[in-house]
Amino acid sequence: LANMPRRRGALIVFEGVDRSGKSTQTALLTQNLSSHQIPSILRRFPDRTSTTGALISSYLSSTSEPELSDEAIHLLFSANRWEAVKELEDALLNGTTVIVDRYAYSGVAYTAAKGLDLNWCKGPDKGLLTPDLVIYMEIPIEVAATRGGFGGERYEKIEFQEKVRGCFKQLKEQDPTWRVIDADRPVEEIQKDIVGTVLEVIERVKEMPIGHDLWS
Ligand code: Z5A
Ligand code: MG
Repeated sequence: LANMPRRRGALIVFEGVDRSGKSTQTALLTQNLSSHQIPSILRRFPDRTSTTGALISSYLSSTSEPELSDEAIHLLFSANRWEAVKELEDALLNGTTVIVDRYAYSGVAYTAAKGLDLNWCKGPDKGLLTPDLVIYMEIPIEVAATRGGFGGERYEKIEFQEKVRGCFKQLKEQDPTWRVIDADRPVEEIQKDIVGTVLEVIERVKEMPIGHDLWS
């Protein structure tokens, strides 16, 4: 029995521009998996509760000239993910599906949107846990902007979000495992598509090893 392969959980990542509905859909998904008796946890990046998270949060909420360079804040966002690897991996090995609200793709897209080289941006996250599925919430910026309007955080500006969307598009073209979801629809309709896809992926990867080779 000790040699029996244990079922592992799936690593499901949600990406998309500001207000595309990631947090809404990830919360609903956890509830729906639980009603299917599938154990899951929900994590988000940046995780503002850790030491690096506190620095990131103060960077995002300040509108004055940043003290951290674009490179330095990029590395902090990446460090914020690296410090979670063990917890995420333990959960997956335990059979728990891990749902993640933003991941390294946001890391690359938001920094590359400032004009930094996309390949340089990918460097620090190289070797992170590989998602089994990336759900990309596709939405025009004008539509996202009508959802309560943008808040006051550093990146919440239409022109910048357009650049971010362009960078996500480049990442999508490099990675055929992305599932693009039309996010400009009613919440429940989107969730129905997501649940179907996620259940399939959980079933498909349960006996596969966990990947530790993001971007390879
Ligand atoms: N960032 C980075 O630079 N580098 C990194 O490595 C990472 C992140 C990981 C904070 O992220 C910033 O960090 C972010 C990227 C950068 N900057 N920006 N922009 P965050 O994840 O903490 O951002 P957030 O403020 O939590 O939320 P969000 O991602 O912008 O929104 P969302 O989660 O996609 O959307 P939501 O909260 O689910 O929904 C937004 C509103 O729309 C809300 O009022 C909903 O009720 C409504 N909504 C949701 N779905 C629908 C539908 N289908 N129809 C109509 N209305 C809807
Ligand atoms: Mg969110």
